[in-house]
Amino acid sequence: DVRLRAAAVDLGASSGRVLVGTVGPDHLDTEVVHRFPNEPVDVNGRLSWNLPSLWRGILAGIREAGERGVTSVGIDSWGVDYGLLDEAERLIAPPVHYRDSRTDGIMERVRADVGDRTLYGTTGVQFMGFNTAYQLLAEDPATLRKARTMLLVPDLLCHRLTGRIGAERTNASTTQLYDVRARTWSGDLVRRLGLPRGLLAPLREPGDLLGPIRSQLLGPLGVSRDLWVTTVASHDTASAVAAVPAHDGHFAYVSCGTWSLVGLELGSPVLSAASLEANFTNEVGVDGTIRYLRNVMGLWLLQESMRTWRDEGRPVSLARLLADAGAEPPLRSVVDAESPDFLAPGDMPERIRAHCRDSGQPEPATPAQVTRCVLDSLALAHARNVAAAQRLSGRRVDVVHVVGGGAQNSLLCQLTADACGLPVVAGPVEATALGNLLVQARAHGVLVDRAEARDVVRRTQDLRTYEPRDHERWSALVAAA
Ligand code: ADP
Ligand code: LRH
Repeated sequence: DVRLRAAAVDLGASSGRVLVGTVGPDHLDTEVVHRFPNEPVDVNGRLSWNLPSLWRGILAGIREAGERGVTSVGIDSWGVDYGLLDEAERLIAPPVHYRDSRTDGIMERVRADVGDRTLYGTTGVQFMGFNTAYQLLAEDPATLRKARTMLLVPDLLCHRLTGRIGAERTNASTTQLYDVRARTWSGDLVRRLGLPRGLLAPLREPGDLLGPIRSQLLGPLGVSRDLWVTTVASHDTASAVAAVPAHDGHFAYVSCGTWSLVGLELGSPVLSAASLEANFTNEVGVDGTIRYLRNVMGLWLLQESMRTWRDEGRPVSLARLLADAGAEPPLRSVVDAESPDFLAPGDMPERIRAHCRDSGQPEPATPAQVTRCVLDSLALAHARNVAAAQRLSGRRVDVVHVVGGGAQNSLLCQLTADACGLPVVAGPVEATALGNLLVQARAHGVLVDRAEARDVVRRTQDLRTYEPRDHERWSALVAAA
């Protein structure tokens, strides 16, 4: 039984973590060896990535992993954000966080100029104001003139580790500059948006062997031999979907963490007028699959509420909130968990109350009531999108897989099962890091294909099934557009 020992660096919004895993055809064990904060910082008035702090966390994690004998490392993070390199391959400015307001109004202008049919028909990507295309248009023209290469954050970090430049395909597909049918960057869109053509790096596949860690870093890392960086599905959602423990194609997934990414895995994109209208995205997964999904605000609604209560001097633990929310009456009030009003950091309970007020529903007052409203609203958004994805793609599903940190939230998993009227299989919690490891294992010849990778997850990880109850209570709400 051949096995790979590898490290997965996963930069999530709730934390960065480095996992060490051993993967074989019948084996998958993992250990979190380092966890570090991933808090954005203010740089010149812009909400930005704290790259120096992350870099320290990543190096500390790789050092730990090196001591445990890994021979390969892969990096994933969230989509759309990037850094710009100058002629000397130096970073021009810290990457800006997609929750920053610099893109306000830009997408609307581009949609009016270029047209939705062209933008969606080419890229298949949902209209989200923070897509890379709009972020690039928000750059200072002088910065763009200086820039030679745009690298999405995992590619940027891989460049720092190895000196190699490339654009990993799953993450490239989140930029809204990638032609989803031609499977190349869209030169046409880049030209129409007036962006410098040369910015886009050559595409790479998840599973490419990128290169050894630069020798200058080996000393400080305490690693004496070559440690290879392997290109993974560097878009965190693509990695998470690769680790969904499904046994056939008839499944929906909710990659449930800071965001809930709700959808299906398809063989080809859906670019119909109805799909555009519903603003479903067609992002690229491993093996050229399509992740046909919607972004639901996710547990960000709860994280940011908890931050608000903490800042007000009323901290409350997640365990307490979930226990109390379970005792609250169901469906007292629900908000649209896809509304962009919830995107920016700030007072979340107040924004939730405002939405309830404006739609004539009772306003949740206590933290338990706000939490209940968030979980009911998320479950409803999960169910609506599982239904819409099936309708728009013509693919039926008989199970919903919930993966990511939210798989530990048994109330949310049960409510999702109830709202969908389908069984929910919850787990793995670290799906993204597992997907990262599984792609490395395939790259190194340890696993054959996607199905085998999913089998390994199903056979080795703790999974819990929630049967739907009480679906009638939800069905009218789910059916309402
Ligand atoms: P990301 O990768 O975006 O940082 P995660 O997949 O790590 O997100 O999920 C983070 C979320 O998981 C948190 O917002 C929290 O709501 C949820 N979570 C974490 N631990 C627990 C737990 N013990 N019980 C229930 N939910 C949890
Ligand atoms: C989830 C995610 C999602 C993107 C968002 C920016 O972490 O990558 O798929 O839309 O972050």
